[in-house]
Amino acid sequence: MVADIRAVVAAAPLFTPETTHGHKMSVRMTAAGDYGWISDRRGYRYAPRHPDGGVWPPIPASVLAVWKAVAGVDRAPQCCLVNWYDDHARMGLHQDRDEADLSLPVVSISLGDDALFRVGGIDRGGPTRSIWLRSGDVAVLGGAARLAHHGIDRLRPGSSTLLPKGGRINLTLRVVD
Ligand code: MD3
Ligand code: FE
Repeated sequence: MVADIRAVVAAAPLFTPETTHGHKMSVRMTAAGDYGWISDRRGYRYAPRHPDGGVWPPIPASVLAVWKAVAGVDRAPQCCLVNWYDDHARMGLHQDRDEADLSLPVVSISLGDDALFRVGGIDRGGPTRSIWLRSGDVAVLGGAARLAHHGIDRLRPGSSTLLPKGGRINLTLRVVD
């Protein structure tokens, strides 16, 4: 699967999203499928093209097989978001609610170094719990969890040998529209 993701990155290079306030995110991103998720000073949105102008490569069969095994829905994913973390990258608490049908799950696949995942409730500012996501972990975020606040506080550098230079890849599979 890592080789498949490297081929996706070769076709659709990683980029650094910027928030609407002009701050760079620490996670680099790209995507496969009909849509990618992009963020810049104009806002964030699903988009049918990479910031460089090309269409996204297809979602690798190895990744689709995981969705088919665990998602439990008849729809195929339209977006495989690729989040690439270096040792210092993090992702602040947020909700995923840009998709049209929030009754459909998000499937997450973790590869590489361990990451401290924080998950709370639907309301911002409530209690949270933390768990370590490890290489090979697959999470299905559905039902009440679909609108939970979540984020990545930090990596545990050197915890996996999967990626020769370290770091972490997280794949999220989503139905967009
Ligand atoms: C809980 N990614 O791409 S994956 C994201 O590890 C994102 O890169 C994190 O949050 C990462 O939006 C976390 C686990 C995850 C993914 C989607 C969720 C948890 C979720 C959607 C709803 C609730
Ligand atoms: Fe998210």
